[in-house]
Amino acid sequence: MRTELQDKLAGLNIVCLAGGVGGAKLAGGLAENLSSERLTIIVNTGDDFQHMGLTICPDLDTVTYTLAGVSNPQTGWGRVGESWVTIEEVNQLGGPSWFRLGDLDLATHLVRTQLLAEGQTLTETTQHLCAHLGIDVELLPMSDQPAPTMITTDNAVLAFQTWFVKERWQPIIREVNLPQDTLATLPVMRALERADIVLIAPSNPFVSIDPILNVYPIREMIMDLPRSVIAVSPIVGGKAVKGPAAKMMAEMGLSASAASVANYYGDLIDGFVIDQEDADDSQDISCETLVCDTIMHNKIDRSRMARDVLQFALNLAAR
Ligand code: FO1
Repeated sequence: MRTELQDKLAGLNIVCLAGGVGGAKLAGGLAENLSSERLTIIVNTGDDFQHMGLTICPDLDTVTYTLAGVSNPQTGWGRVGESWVTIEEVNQLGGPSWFRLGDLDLATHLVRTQLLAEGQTLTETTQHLCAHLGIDVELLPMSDQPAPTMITTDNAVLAFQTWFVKERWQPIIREVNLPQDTLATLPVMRALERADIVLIAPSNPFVSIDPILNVYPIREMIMDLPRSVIAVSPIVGGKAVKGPAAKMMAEMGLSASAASVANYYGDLIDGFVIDQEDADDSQDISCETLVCDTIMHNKIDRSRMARDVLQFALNLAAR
């Protein structure tokens, strides 16, 4: 039975920019409320790296696993029902075990690496994996070129996963270094050309969303095209729902607040979604603001949150 919201959304194309766990949850909620040909998820690949001869794409995998319903609910990354036999043996054999590769998860890295070696693009390998995991939503890496995010800390420039996992994001961050010559793929540009609404998921603005906006011409197309651009705050009550966003903001001289994220996105966005805990922040936010329950514990939360955000986007687009 189609709801009134689904009737209003009929025919509209939605694009969501997503990074890790927060992005995957909103993407999952959107997929439950939209027909698959109306939704495209553009995913950050700045966290990707080569490890033990494998091409690892954490944010693509987190979104894929979440949409396929096989993600690990405790960690937010990797697979549910995972085992760790291989990585333990890697450790026994003196190999690197700081980056925990589960046995099921390893299959993804092996298949992706094999398909890339056969000449497939990252977009094609993603389509292959989505097809085999029963996902019919369009999931697109932001670029087919490697675009590694580097982290300048107070005493070294680190590869992203070295900073995030090996150093547990404790080194003080001075700067996020993004490559300057990365191009978007044709499917990404096609999705943005026909986008009616663009949603920026509650992902880390600096290491999940900025790397996507930095890929040419994604930021430019979002500034020009869609009828409404809505971002969801990854900061609730001065803290990141998950990960280093609040700590990074403090180290980069920004106050760790929802309002500070809205101001950081600036005129890129038409609307901003904040949690009811931060309702008072709305007076410090210059664009339209929706206050709702943004914490997504489960499937029902994700679906309700997605409906709230879509309704908000429709209201702004109708202006
Ligand atoms: N994050 C960790 O904190 N520790 C890990 O050992 C770890 C392993 C891992 C393996 C595969 C994968 O796709 C993600 C993994 N992550 C791990 C998370 C990953 O570092 C983050 O998901 C993103 O890079 C940031 O969103």
